[in-house]
Amino acid sequence: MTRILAVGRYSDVDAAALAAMGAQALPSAAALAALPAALRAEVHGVAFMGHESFGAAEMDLLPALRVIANFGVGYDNIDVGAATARKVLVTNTPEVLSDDVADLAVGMLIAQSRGFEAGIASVRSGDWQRRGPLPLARRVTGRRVGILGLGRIGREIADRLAGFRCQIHYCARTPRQTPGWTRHGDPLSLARAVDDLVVAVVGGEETRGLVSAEVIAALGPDGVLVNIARGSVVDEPALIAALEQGRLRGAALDVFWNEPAVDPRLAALPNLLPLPHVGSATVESRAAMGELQRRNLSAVLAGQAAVTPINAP
Ligand code: 8YV
Repeated sequence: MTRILAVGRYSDVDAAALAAMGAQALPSAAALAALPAALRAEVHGVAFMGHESFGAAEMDLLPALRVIANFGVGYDNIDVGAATARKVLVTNTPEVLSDDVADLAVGMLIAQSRGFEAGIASVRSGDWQRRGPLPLARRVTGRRVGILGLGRIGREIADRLAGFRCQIHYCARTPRQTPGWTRHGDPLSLARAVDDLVVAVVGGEETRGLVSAEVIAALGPDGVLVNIARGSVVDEPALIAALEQGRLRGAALDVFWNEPAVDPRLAALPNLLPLPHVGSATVESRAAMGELQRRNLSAVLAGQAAVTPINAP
């Protein structure tokens, strides 16, 4: 028997679509060990959703596993090396969410720069009438913006900001055919050249802490940091210190070190605009992600090529 496990907290629509494929729901990978060994031995496919770790230990609980189909473009939580070593194919859901994540990044930069949160609070509380206007905000049009990671999502962000006549600087391993945009070899030289920085690089060990205390200092008291990628890319204690001491004007974060348990010191800061990892959380992106996840799963289990594979075991 070929069993599929739908691991994670799916929307009702996706849970129903996975159930229609015969998938058994499991709230988290941590619950794998509690399944009977005879059932685990029949699992060929995992539809994975979430950001908990899925590594060698989890894979070893599923000796017949052939595919892990991730619901998401980022897969830093999945040990792809361990999967390849066990001849397990890993797939993700690229492209289909890039527009929504890029929209969110630009929206967060504008919301942070123009003080949306303080403005909304002032209207709701009556302070607008009682205390009068807020301190002036800063404009976004024409700023020098750095994009850390010019992959699919980074490119969409840069294209949008170019429409705001921003000067685009970026840091990427390979130069891109983007006349007028300036490439930098490392995050520090990028941060030194720009006003604001948007993090759009992949997560995982290779990018851990790239936005260091030094990079944050280079942005300076007029800078805004936006992160829609992974919390691990930013040195969070250094960010908290800079925001607390006014050494960085503001940050807008959709991702955090230990999400969803956000550091209360960070969450309390008035110059932080936080969102609960909603970059891809639109009806449109999530429908496309779910469909692509299921197409990958079905293809591999039917012995066909995956649509968007990550590894080649
Ligand atoms: C999540 C994401 O996958 O695609 C990614 O890499 O981080 C998100 O789209 C989504 O929140 C489901 O966990």
